[in-house]
Amino acid sequence: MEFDLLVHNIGQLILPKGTKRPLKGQEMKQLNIMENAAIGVIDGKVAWLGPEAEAVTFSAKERVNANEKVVSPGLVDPHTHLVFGGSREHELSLKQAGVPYLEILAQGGGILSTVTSTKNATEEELFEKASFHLERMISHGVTTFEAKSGYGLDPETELKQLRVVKRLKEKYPISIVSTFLGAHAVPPAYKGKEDQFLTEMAELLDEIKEYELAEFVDIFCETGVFTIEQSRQFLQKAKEKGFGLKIHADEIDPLGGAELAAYLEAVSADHLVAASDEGIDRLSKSNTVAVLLPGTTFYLGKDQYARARKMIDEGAAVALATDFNPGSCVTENLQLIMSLAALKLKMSAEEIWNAVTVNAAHAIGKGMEAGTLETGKDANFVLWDIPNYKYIPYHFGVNHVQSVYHSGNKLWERMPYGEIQLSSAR
Ligand code: IZC
Ligand code: ZN
Repeated sequence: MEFDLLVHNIGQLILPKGTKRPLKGQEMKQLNIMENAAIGVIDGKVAWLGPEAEAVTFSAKERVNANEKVVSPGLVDPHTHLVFGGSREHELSLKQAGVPYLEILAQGGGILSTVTSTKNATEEELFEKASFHLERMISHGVTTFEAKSGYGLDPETELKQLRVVKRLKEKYPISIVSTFLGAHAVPPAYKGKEDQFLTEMAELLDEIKEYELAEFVDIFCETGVFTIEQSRQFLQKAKEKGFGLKIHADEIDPLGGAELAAYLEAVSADHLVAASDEGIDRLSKSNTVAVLLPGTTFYLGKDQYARARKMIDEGAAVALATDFNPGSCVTENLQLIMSLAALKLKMSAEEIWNAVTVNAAHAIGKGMEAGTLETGKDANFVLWDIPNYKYIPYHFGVNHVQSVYHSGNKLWERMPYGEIQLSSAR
């Protein structure tokens, strides 16, 4: 057997367990680690995984020495608002003055401020800007992710955002999942006419389906945005039209979004900071993935984080995401979220790795393709410049990626040490 690529001398090869459904509860504590390992790639697929001692017997067109460091599957970020115009740094002083997130939104800022910038941007501008953020995500180890619309709130701009995601899928070899979030906020002209707004957004579903502009439909179910009943009706319509469902659930107030997600068999319920005991119980009894976004809780300056321990102890499937967006979590760095999961959600390193790989893949309907390294699957993996898998949550806020591979091709590589231009700095 001759490999196209052989990555050898891997200190720890992280092998989350792939199954037809997400890992739930105690299963999340299991993380298979192969020490002194190697991976052989043929035609972009994993052809062989095994001990270093055997690897030396194979021939390969290209050999990469992992220098006894760590290799994992490419990370999966299952919740991002990647495509948007403008930025909201001016709102930071409002946050410092204690103005709550929903209050900023009620005053026409927040999401609505990004809606204005996104309407004013051309499709080309949005595409360039999203490409920039996407490349930063890749450089932080992500090879599969989800991107939502939701900064248009009118047919033209929502479709513009979704077309940008479709073009990103064509430009980049990585795997991108698209979600229609037309129900992200109530435009000022529709205040008091929320039902009419949702009817108009639902009228886009056929076109979105026909042009394959999104696989999932999502709604912001929250006080001052959309009620549980409105969310149920809207998501039900989307389900009937063949979309997968996601829901921004119980982020700030416990409206019952978790219960609704389980009832509708949504692929994920996201945020869940305020999810009730009943909601956690329902999620535990379902295969709906609880996608937790501790970066958002941190960025909004909240003391109470999602109850990850209770969720896992009761048997729920938990995944982690950045929630990358211009207002409530401005980072593309999923490694930072892994640190917050350890420090704030009290998740173990094993649970965290499962939550950013196999469970994150299930949270976007890619559980059979992404998030694991198995023979026959796409060779999407990351070489990490870390001594062991527990190191990422510990050393926080920086990028530990050495290089990122998708289908056996190197997508990104860090500049080697010693490349700082000392002489020109004088
Ligand atoms: O732009 O503030 N929570 N939607 C719901 C967001 C955060 C994104 C934003
Ligand atoms: Zn979100």
